[in-house]
Amino acid sequence: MKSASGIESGIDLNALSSRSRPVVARAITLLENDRPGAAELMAELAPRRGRADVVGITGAPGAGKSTLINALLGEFTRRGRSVAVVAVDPSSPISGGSILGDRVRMDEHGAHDAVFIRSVSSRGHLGGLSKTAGRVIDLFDAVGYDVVIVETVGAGQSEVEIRDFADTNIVVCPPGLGDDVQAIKAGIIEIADLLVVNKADLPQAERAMLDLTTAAQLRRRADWKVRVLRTVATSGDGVAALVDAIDEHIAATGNGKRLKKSAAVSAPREEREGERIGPVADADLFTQLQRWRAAGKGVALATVVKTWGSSPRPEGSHLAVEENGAFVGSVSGGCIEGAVIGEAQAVIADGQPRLLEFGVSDERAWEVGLACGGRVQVFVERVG
Ligand SMILES: Nc1nc2c(ncn2[C@@H]2O[C@H](COP(=O)(O)OP(=O)(O)OP(=O)(O)O)[C@@H](O)[C@H]2O)c(=O)[nH]1
Ligand SMILES: [Mg+2]
Repeated sequence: MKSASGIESGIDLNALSSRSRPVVARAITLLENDRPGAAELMAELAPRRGRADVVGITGAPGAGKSTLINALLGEFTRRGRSVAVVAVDPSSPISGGSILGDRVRMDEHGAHDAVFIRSVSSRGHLGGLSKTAGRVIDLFDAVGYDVVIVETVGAGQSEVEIRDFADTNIVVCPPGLGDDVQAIKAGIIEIADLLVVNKADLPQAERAMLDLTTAAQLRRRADWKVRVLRTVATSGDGVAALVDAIDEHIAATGNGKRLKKSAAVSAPREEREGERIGPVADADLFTQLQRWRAAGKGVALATVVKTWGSSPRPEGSHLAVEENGAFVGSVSGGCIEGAVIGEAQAVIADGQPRLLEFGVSDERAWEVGLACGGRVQVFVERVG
């Protein structure tokens, strides 16, 4: 391809658009290594993005993510949809299983395959792992894959950024995590649109379902009620229901979210850490939260779980608080933040979650500042 700028990427755009496997593979290598022509290729593809449903799959090592992705590939292609997979640093391979073996083909001429799988490792990327993963997702979207699945493991900064590219985030939880569930619950529920108890054939699956369902109920969001599903990835049980749930989530909340986000992020905004009362994008709040954690700081998360009357912030609003009192987000627009931050610091110190209630109409509640009406319940818990 020769772009308007005259830089040769060597990629035949027509072959790429018809999803010729070797051409797609070569284009990804070009993007991964940031070779001359990479930026021009992205610019050519940019206007064609925004059609794919991007699904993020994360979870502890060995939870069954790769096996589940194999099963999802089968279910999506049975429904006539093409799927590309970006596996970020996987320790277990996604094979495409019988799908690739059968060479299932999408269109009547067999010009392209329904499935394309690509691993992206953290080594050797000039632009950083999340930049590379983002470009590969964009490429798959632009060349017309209906669904792009991204498997990530771990909770490093790049993984957090990569999860942010997804329209629907799935967290895979195997049963039998025991007490660990308490520790990870707060973190995973924040990022999960769908929680999947995989290995539901194992004992303790019921218990995991119950634990996660309870945790999910504590966290109502304005736009979506987090669902808990069970799967046996090895047999395919529950996988059709999972695809239905993914479709419902995307129908309810939209796709192409990463493209809208990057437009918002490029706008100038205040960079000072903490002291930002006001609604911030959840993604920004959790990025800050991860930064504090990476710096070894104790962190608590406050969430509005119930509101009455003219309470200023909707259910699901968050305030993240760091041990020294720095904070980001908002649970009331300034009326009760001071009190919540104090309680959050106590929660960081003793690890005991608290359900706080503030409001003018409740005897037990503290008086809310005059500027704020209504009544609000805020759940505060330590993260990590
Ligand atoms: N019993 C049972 N085993 C499963 C199920 N799903 C996956 N496994 C097994 O669990 C093991 C780990 O599965 P993977 O799919 O590699 O897990 P992963 O989460 O991708 O692992 P990493 O990529 O290493 O993080 C494999 O031996 C799978 O066969 C399931 O539903 N039931
Ligand atoms: Mg894996």
